Amino acid sequence: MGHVYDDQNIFAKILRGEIPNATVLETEHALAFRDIHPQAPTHVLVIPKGPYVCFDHFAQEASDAEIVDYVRAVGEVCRMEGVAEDGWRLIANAGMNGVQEVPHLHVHVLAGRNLGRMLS
Ligand code: DGP
Repeated sequence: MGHVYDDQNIFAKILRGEIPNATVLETEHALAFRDIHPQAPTHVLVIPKGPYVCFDHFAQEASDAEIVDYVRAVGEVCRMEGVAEDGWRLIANAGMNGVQEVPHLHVHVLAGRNLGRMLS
């Protein structure tokens, strides 16, 4: 399946500086910022700077350098938020059934409370 990137999505606008964000971390290829509707004391979104719709699109088309930088940024956010020890959850919604609202790859870093069981 081909992935078509919509450069008018809200995270593209954040990356272009057209919409403000509460930045937690910026690296060469990634930006991490606080979710506007936090579901936990820590709720940070980590996005690649490149135009990727979802995880699969990123995995197929991003360079190794982008992928390494992005994965490292996620780990660094957890350390910066001080949640590595107590635990945290990573969620990446994709597409219609995944109920992805914003069509630019993002992982949710959730922590700071017991998040409950998601799968049983
Ligand atoms: P998802 O369903 O995985 O696509 O979740 C999108 C998330 O993006 C949702 O938790 C709310 C957040 N969000 C939507 N618009 C904005 C925005 O303008 N700024 C920030 N910081 N977060 C946003």
